[in-house]
Amino acid sequence: MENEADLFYRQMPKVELHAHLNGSVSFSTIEKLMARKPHLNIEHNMTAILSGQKRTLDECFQVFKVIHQLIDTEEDILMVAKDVIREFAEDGVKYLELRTTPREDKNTGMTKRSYVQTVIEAIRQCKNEGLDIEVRLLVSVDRRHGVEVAMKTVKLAEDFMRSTDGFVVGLDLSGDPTVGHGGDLLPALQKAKNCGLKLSLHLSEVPSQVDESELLLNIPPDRIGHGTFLHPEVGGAQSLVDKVMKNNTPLGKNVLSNQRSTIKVYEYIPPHKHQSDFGPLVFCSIQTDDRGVFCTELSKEYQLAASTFSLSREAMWSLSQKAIDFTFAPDSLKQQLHQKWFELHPSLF
Ligand code: 6MZ
Repeated sequence: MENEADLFYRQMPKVELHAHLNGSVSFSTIEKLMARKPHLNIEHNMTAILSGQKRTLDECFQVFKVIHQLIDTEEDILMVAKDVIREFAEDGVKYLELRTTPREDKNTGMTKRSYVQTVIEAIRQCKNEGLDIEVRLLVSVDRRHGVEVAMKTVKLAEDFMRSTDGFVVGLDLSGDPTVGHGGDLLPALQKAKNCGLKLSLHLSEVPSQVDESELLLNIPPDRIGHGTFLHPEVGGAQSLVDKVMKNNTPLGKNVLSNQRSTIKVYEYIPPHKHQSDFGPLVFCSIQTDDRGVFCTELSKEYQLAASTFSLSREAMWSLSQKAIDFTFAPDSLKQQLHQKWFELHPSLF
C-alpha cells in the first residue's frame, strides 16, 4: 500500500540521469523474458538483489551476465526498453537519460547497430504513444572490452548522434571498475568529446582508481557517475575533489546501488554536505543506477536521501529541479522542463 510520503515522492517530477538499460528491467518484464526462454532455467534471485541483501561488486556483475542471456534479440530489446521507459514515467520521471552497451548476438542476428537502432525505436514509440517523459540515450563503452572496441563504439554513437533527431546525446564509460585501466581508453573518450558527444564517466567507484581518476578528470567529463571515492585528501598536486570543483562537474549519487554493492567509506554524503565539503560549485543528482537489479525506484531513492539526511520536501524538490541543468538535453528542452516543474509545484505543496 502506498503511503502519503510514497505518493508525494512518486508524484514529484524527477530527472533520472543514470539508468543502465539492462540493469533497469523490472520483475514483471523479467517474468515475460523468462517465459520466452524457459530453457535457460533462470530464477528471480539470479537477476535482482533483494531488500536486505548485499553483494560484492563482482557478484553484481554476474547478475548482468544472467540478464544479458535473457535479452538477446531485437524483439527483447524493444520490449525491455519500452517497459523501462513506461515504468520510469509511472514513477514520475519526466526526463530520462538511458544508457546501454551495444551488444551483438551471432545466433539471433542482432548487431550492435541494430541494438542501438531498436532502443531508439522504443524511445520513438513511447513518444508517439504520448507518454509524459522525454528520453535521451547515452551509448556505453564497457571498460572490460579495451580501446579497440571502445573506438568502434564511439564511431557508432557518433553516427547515431548525427542521424537520429537528437536522441543520442552522449557516451558513458562503465563496466566492472576493478577490470582494466580507464587510462587506456583515453583516445576513445577524447574522440567522443571532440565529435560533440557529452561524456558521463563512472569514476572512483572503488578505492583503487586514483591514477585513473586523475587521468579521466583531465579530459574533463561532463558528468561523473558514483564518484564515491573522490576525497579532498586523495590525488596529486591537486586533489581529485579540487579537479571536480574546478570544472563544476555534476556528480550522480546512487544511494541503494552503492549501499548494496560496495563497501564505501565515502558513501551517503548528503547533497547539502557535498556543498559544504566540496564548495558550492559541486552539484549532485539522485539516481537509480540499476533499478531492476537493486529493486528500487527513483522516488524511493529520493525518499531514502530525504530521511537519511533529514532534508525537507522543498529541499528534495529543489534537488530534482536542479538536476535539469545537469542533463545533456538542449537548452530549449531544459527550459520546457523548468516550466513543467514550475507548473506542477502548486499541486504538490
Ligand atoms: C559500473 C555498471 C554498473 O549496458 O547492458 N553497469 N558499470 N558500475 C555499476 N555499478 C553497479 N551497473 C551497471 O546495462 C548493464 C551494464 O551496465 C554497466 C555494466 O557494464 C553492465 O554490464 P547495459 O544496458
